[in-house]
Amino acid sequence: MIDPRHTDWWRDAVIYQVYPRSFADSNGDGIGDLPGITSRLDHLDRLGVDAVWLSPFYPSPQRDGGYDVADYRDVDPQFGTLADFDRLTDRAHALGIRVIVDLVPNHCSSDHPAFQAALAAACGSPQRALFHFRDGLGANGELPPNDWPCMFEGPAWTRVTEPDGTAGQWYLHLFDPSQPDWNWDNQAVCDDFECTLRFWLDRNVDGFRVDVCDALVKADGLPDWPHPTHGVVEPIDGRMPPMWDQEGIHDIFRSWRRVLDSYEGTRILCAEAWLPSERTARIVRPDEMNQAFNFAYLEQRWDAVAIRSTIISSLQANDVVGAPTTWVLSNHDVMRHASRFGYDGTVALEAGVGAADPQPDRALGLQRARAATAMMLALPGSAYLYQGEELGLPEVTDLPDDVRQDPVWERSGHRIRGRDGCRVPLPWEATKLSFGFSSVSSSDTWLPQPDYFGPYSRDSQNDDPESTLRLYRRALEMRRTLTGPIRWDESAADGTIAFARGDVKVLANVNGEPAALPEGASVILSSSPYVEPASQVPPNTTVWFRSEEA
Ligand code: TEU
Ligand code: CA
Repeated sequence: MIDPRHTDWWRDAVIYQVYPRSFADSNGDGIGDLPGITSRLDHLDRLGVDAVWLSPFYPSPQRDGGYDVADYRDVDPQFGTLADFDRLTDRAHALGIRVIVDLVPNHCSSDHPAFQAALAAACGSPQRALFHFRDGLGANGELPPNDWPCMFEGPAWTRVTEPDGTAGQWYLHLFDPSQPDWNWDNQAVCDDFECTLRFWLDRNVDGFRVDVCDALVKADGLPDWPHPTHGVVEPIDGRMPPMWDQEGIHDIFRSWRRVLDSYEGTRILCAEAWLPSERTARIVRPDEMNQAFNFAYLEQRWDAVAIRSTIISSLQANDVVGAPTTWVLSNHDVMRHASRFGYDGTVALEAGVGAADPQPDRALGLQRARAATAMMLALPGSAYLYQGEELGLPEVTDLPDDVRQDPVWERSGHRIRGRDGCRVPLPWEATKLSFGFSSVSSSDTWLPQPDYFGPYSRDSQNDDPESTLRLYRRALEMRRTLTGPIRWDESAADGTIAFARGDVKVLANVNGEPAALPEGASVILSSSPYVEPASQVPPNTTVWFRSEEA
């Protein structure tokens, strides 16, 4: 059972992201669902995670994988019912696993009743004031109100047809046109989200991962911004872009924190924001969110200098505000790290790869991914894992183009393939149809699984002591024995990263020459098959060891 007195659980937690559509399917429709997740919780228990974070399972037309929410306080029938959610939470809690759900406060689905009411209402009405409706520019209002682009290509504004059939106002959407942005200057929006928080807190969730939380407040007057708005954006002349990281967001987070703190146990808020570390750190000040994704870390290429300096700057930025640092290598928006590291140099995180594009070196990528994870899990703070990475699953870089669902694929005129390759349903049992993803015999999954998924399946890895799954289990178990801050070994050879925590030493040979271990070292974890007493750690390998020397 989870222990409500364990108030600091999140400071060093391992939090496992479940993407519900692709985790496990209980009824054979090829789409993952909540009962499917519940039926597979034993896997997460054995893996040894502290919490699961569920990507959205709310009613949604799924134009952006559920990040287009039509009702914040229910379960989409394709994923199950509220009773299924309660069963999932109860079972997880009985196993000692906390449950975090996704809060999507920047935008809803255009199917949301409030947006439908806004479309039907007049200009200037209270219904429209829940969103950002504006008249267009140009003689007939035919131009968007400002120059902001949306994150999925094209302008961030769409013109509506008024109820009388005339071309009318425009509404703001930083993402897909099917995702209108809420107007957080409107108290009614704040009140409604407080209701949503309480709804899930009353159902015993342990926290929220907060989607694009840095975009809630827009600069007054929605001014033009003729500078970049994508990726990690830096201030220009001391000003952040008018759609990101405006000062007003912090009061919203403080009000949420007060709500969470009024509940039993420690419930947490985790910020999703692609900002420079020192800006992200302001979101995790003591009275705001508890932690934030460390995207600076996720963005690093396989290079010892880059990784080490990001670890140092991440720890420094968070120490300033007393928050634990988090670590993450994969999620549902980026190319899986087992494939990213199979390319040399940097790769576009979200652009996707097509079957005719250069393919990653799968074996090399996996070897590096295992080394990267083994090092990440030794770092102080909490770590986020994305479903399937514990199987060493590669990105599906050869998906047929005609099955793609990421809205960016259509919006970009088939130029940007997007994020489907990391969202392919998981393989559980090598010999079953759909590799056991659907418990009812069926081979049709919402995105097709490639033939080569078989050997990655959970059951194929269970009994193989060298498997990625066994490495993850062992690292999660050993991680619990690590204590105290990082002590860097400043004498580490070029291309390696070396540090200690307590009496455990970690040597990650990223891209160096084979690196020597001290005499008498006893290796307690190795990211690649490693025979003792070996004295050399090859590149693309991380080992944890104890040694006599200080
Ligand atoms: O992602 C938002 C997000 O921050 C990134 O897409 C970001 O805009 C981009 O990396 C900057 O370069 C969240 C969800 O995780 C994603 O799945 C949704 O599509 C998106 O919000 C919209 O809700
Ligand atoms: Ca299903």
